[in-house]
Amino acid sequence: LSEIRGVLPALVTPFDENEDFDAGRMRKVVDFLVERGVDGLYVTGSTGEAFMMSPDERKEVLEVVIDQVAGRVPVIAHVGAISTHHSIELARHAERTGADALSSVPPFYWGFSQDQILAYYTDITAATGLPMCAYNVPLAGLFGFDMIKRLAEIPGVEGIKYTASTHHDIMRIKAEIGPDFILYSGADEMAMSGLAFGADGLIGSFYNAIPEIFLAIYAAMQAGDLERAKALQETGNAVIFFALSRNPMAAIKRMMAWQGADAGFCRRPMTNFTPETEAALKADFRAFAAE
Ligand code: NAY
Repeated sequence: LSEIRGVLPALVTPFDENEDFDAGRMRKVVDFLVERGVDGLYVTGSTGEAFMMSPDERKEVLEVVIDQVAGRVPVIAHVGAISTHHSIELARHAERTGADALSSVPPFYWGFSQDQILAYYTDITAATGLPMCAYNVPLAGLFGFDMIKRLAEIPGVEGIKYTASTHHDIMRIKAEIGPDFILYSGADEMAMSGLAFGADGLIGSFYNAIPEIFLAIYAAMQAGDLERAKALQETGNAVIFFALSRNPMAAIKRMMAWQGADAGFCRRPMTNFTPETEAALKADFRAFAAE
């Protein structure tokens, strides 16, 4: 994972009006993001609506993305599922397809024990030669520092995508597990603090819609320009909080469409904007941006 740094969108998956995967839109979205300078793509994560797709659909999305990327940036394939069996199948497919790394949420829903979760990561990581990035996210159950230390001992687990708000643990991870354990900060609204506390990169959903702001934050933090990073984070957060209160997944897809990369629709039970509600969203956004 040490080669994969910078800003990586947790890539959206475009669906068409009938909720079918739209490979044509997917290819345009990939070009749009790569041409805007993102440092990699994180595919079929939660933002990618992975848990609304069958394993075969997830494979198809990854194949289309890797084909379209054509080696221009690294691709991390999220292969998390609640059965080890499915995750291994997805992981092996990702390796065959040419992904650069794997990532996974822990198995959720059943309230698995820590030992069961550690076995899950051991088994899926051992199934391929790719590095694994564990994914710490409230939606799937947070790990806690001691669990992260145990995860880091699994051969092949090379880093973590850290979407908890306890950023002081980012410092501890870097100090106690070691600087080579790669950490991606996952809360877009705290990108600057994640980087300040030692994160090596950023993975998040808003980097689909407003990547430039976060690429500039990353550059400012590399240069030690805290004033600039803070001003950019304030701008980014205004957009994030605008969308968070207005159906964020669908709003991100519409914001991309306004910029020339139509990311299509979300799968139910997520809801979509109609032409009327999209016009209202756009008008609101214009008014907000003019402020
Ligand atoms: C993924 O796997 O799709 C992600 O990386 C999701 C990251 C997002 N976290 C959650 C809980 O959805 O980008 C963040 C999030 O949308 C953002 O910080 C706004 O809260």
